[in-house]
Amino acid sequence: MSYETIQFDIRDGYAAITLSRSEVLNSFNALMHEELKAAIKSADKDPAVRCLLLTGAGRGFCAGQDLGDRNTAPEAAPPDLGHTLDTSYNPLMRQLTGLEMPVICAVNGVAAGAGANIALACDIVLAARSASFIQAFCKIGLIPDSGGTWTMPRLVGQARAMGLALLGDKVSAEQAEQWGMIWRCVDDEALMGEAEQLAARLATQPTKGLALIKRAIRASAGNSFSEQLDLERDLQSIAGRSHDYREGVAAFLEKRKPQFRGE
Ligand code: LHQ
Repeated sequence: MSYETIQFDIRDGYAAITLSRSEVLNSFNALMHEELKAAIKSADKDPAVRCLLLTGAGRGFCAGQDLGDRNTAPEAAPPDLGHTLDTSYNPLMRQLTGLEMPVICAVNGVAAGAGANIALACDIVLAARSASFIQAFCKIGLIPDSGGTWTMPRLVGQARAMGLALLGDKVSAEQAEQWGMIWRCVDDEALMGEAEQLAARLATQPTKGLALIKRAIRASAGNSFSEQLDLERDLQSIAGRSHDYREGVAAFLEKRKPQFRGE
């Protein structure tokens, strides 16, 4: 399939998706929503793909919704943004966070509005030193969406989440790393090399086990300690029956490198 608004490549066991509307800082129109969902679906269905890497083309990662794509003229009927979330952003966020493989986001530049919250919903977020995160919603009378009101307090705590959401101030990649909002801030020129290396490395790991780890960590926010122990029991039972557990233990005992199949 060929795409107009994104680039999609499969390399070294991982899929790389690059948001590619750089003239508008990769902000979303309807076609980009459609193409991104189709690309994620095809990565998900491809057994050769065991990690997803998401990044942006040009100087930005993503500036959220394309604000020029909607008619907000005074004479236009008020839009139903709830419907937009229901039909485009929310399905994307569920699809992205539900993927049974690690998802890396390489934030190459500014990530604003929904663009920031898409990045922050990924499993491992690397950001270029010159990149930044902006909860821009408050500046246009909206609330953080794409999971931002859920993700932000969990990543940085309520005080910082509230300040960022109410003020819409820019957070630099360095600050984001210091606050624990992202995994690492790296020099601009090292970003893609590091992200690609990480994706290729994760693609050789026990993918099913990694998917279960993601499930447990994501579920923990809504569980008590005791519920989480039960969940760990259930997920460990599944992990213990996998090929890769058997292979991991055998390789350890035989003092050799494991050959994980992701199964
Ligand atoms: C843009 C955009 C953009 C169009 C830069 N749209 N052109 C969900 C439900 C439904 C509807 C509403 O939204 C949502 C979720 C959301 O995401 S709401 C939040 C939408 N995003 C924003 O409010 C961010 C708007 N952008 C900005 O504040 C700035 O562009 C940032 C801070 C991201 C970057 O600033 P600069 O580095 O100074 O770049 P710039 O502003 O000069 O932008 C470069 C170009 O990109 C420029 O076009 P031009 O033709 O003048 O070169 C901008 O108009 C265009 N652009 N964001 N979201």
